[in-house]
Amino acid sequence: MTDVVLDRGRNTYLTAECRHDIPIITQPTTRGGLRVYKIVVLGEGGVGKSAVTLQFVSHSFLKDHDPTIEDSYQQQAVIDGEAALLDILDTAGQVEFTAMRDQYMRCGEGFMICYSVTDRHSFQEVLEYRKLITRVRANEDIPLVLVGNKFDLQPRREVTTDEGRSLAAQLGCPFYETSAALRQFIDDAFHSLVRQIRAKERSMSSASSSRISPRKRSRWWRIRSVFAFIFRKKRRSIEGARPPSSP
Ligand SMILES: Nc1nc2c(ncn2[C@@H]2O[C@H](COP(=O)(O)OP(=O)(O)O)[C@@H](O)[C@H]2O)c(=O)[nH]1
Ligand SMILES: [Mg+2]
Repeated sequence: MTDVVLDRGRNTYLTAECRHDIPIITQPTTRGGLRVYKIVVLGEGGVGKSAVTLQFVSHSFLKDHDPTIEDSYQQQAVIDGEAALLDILDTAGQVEFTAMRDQYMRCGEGFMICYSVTDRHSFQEVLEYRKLITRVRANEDIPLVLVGNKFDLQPRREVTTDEGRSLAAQLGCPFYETSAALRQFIDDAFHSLVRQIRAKERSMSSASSSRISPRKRSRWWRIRSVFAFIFRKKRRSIEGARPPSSP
């Protein structure tokens, strides 16, 4: 069994950590020297997942994107002064299994759940998407952002901003009302995911460095104090050997 497989959807190769026949290893990956952030965009059909994604990657609003297309897009960005490569899967609501979606769900580092502020049903479905993530990634603290899209369509609004806010509080994640049509708050939503992934990584690395066992630490302290003792002794003997300084 090789460690690398062909991802037919993107004609690229996936490293072992993304294969679904072996356990998930949440090792950060890099491409061309850039840290790759794997992001999955979820939500009911028609809420604007593709419009939001394509605005982020290509700064254009496509009115009629084929609703059945599920594809991934790469976009570089500088977030808080640090370069990043976002690898975004724009899911499409097919119920059937797709190998690419499965891989992204297992290897995704951040998830964006979208609803449309003009469609209450899509808002009610948010919790189902949250459950879907939990099913694949149980017991994991997953970076998440809630997006209420199409806020430019005020006359057709069915979900208030407060309702969105309180659902985000329930999910414990940031919340943005976006407009793919006007390209508003799109970058903020994606950047917030990268920030959460970085914060998670920082807290994991500080936790692992503080995980030095007390035994190891005491061994280090013992060595350190032996050296300090020898050093003090040597200094005293040098000082003792010196002729007394004249007044
Ligand atoms: N007015 C408005 N229309 C939008 C917005 N986002 C998406 N749409 C439209 O909503 C429809 C569905 O969008 P699409 O991105 O295909 O939804 P998806 O199925 O979730 O990927 C399309 O006709 C889009 O042009 C938005 O922010 N404002
Ligand atoms: Mg779509």
